[in-house]
Amino acid sequence: MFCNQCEQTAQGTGCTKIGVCGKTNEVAGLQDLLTYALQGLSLVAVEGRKVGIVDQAINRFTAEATFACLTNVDFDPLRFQNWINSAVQLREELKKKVAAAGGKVDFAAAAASFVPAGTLEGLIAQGEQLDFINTLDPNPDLRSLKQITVYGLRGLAAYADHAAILGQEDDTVYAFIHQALADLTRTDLSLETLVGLALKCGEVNLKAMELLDAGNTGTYGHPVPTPVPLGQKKGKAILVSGHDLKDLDMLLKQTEGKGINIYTHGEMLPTHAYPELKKYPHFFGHYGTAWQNQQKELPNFPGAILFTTNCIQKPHDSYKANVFTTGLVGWPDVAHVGADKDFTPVINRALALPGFAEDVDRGTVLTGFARNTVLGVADKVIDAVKSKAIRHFFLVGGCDGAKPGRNYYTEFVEQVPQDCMVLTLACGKFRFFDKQLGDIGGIPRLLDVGQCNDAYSAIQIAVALAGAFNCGVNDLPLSMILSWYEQKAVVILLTLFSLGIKDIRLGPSLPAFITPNVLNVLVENFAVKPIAATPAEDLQAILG
Ligand code: FS2
Ligand code: SF4
Repeated sequence: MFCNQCEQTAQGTGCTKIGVCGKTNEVAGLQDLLTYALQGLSLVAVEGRKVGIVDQAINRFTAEATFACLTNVDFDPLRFQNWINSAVQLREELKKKVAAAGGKVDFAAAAASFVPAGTLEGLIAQGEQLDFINTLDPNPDLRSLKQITVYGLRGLAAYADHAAILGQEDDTVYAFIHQALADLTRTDLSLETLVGLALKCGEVNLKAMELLDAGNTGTYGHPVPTPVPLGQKKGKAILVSGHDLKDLDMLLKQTEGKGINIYTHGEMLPTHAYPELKKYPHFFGHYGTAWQNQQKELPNFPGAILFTTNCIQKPHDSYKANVFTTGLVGWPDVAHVGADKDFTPVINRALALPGFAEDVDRGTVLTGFARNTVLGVADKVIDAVKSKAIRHFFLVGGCDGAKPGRNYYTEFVEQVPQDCMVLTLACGKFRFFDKQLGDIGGIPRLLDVGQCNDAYSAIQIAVALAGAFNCGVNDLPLSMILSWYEQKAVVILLTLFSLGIKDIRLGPSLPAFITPNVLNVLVENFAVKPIAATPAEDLQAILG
């Protein structure tokens, strides 16, 4: 296997025996093979669009299967076997339709005629032989740029899928995913063209995130500032992890009146702020911190645990029987709730487990400062900046992870001067989410914008402030201090680049898949820089 798509990749270069995330050699090969099969399907889909054939089922399939290859989503080989076979079957069916419409169905790229082995073992062998990442391009810099786009597409597909689940779709997003996957089979593209493709991925992702924002806020209302209990309530309990509001909503409906309290985990914390979710009286509080602590925290949860989307880690035997997955997330031998979303097995497990024996108060954290709330007090914020009550804004957000270097983000927020605000989003916030930072003129100094899925909201806040001050986002008293881990972060970074946003500080380490030459291109164009050794150095450089 060779995988270097996430920040915790082995030795900072690549996982070659087993993933640090727990991904096996077999699943790595199957994910490579699936991506290859999707390239074949995409080549035909691109030709189909030229003759007016747009297949909605293929659009959804492509987004889901691409998302399934994102870090910490699906570890189940059998599900990848299905994805691969379905991709080839859809490709062949589409070829017939495209040919009948007079379109092109003969391709030079071998991916368009790939024949999958008939057994799981055969597919694994094909995946290993393919060595997908290392053979994307013979030129290391072009290969690096192609990797950026492959990984960016996984993040983009995740957002497109989340949005589609809530009924928000746009064919420009699917058309780009197909075009990009098809383009990546070519070896005649220049460095400039591949830089353009990566930036286009970021640009299209803004659309996907806008669709997701419309899906979330259109269905569940705009988040409102909401204190979320960190303690426990006596009684049966279910913990919901991941990012999917609709799964949570359906579970809340199915548990009404059953005497079960629902808790959020990880990236689900901001869901407490949505009016159409917070209305449920049994939607109680938040348990635990970021994804990488789940093996320590989940054994102590006395109820059932539902994983929607990433990030799942190998469930230890002490709590495996309590774990359920749904949607694209999967782990071998862990019970999966299918498309019918009948959560009865989850509910029955929760009822069979002891639940919490007593009420415990551990205080609250505030969430719900998405774009509608923040822009609702825009006048106050603008006045505070003009009167110098607010000197600077820091967006400290992104993914969390296990590396010790990530303490930088906790220390950074602790050291931010009292006259500066901190906006945060995504699971990186758990490094400091319960800190009491006070307020400036009644506006809390620490504002939780939401999940990584709500990056659109943070961008809209920045754009609106720039509009109010009649300047560009780069001219605002705003600095972005980002942490990355997986491919949603990769595509968000590409979106920020596509918007021309400069001077982003990125950590805790730079991606292994970026060569020095490609890094130079990014530094020259966007002045992106690694976080300094200490927060004090970066604060000094930013604030002077
Ligand atoms: Fe955090 Fe994990 Fe949100 Fe990422 S829960 S690192 O994949 O999606 O951010
Ligand atoms: Fe390694 Fe990350 Fe790939 Fe997992 S996703 S195999 S940890 S690089």
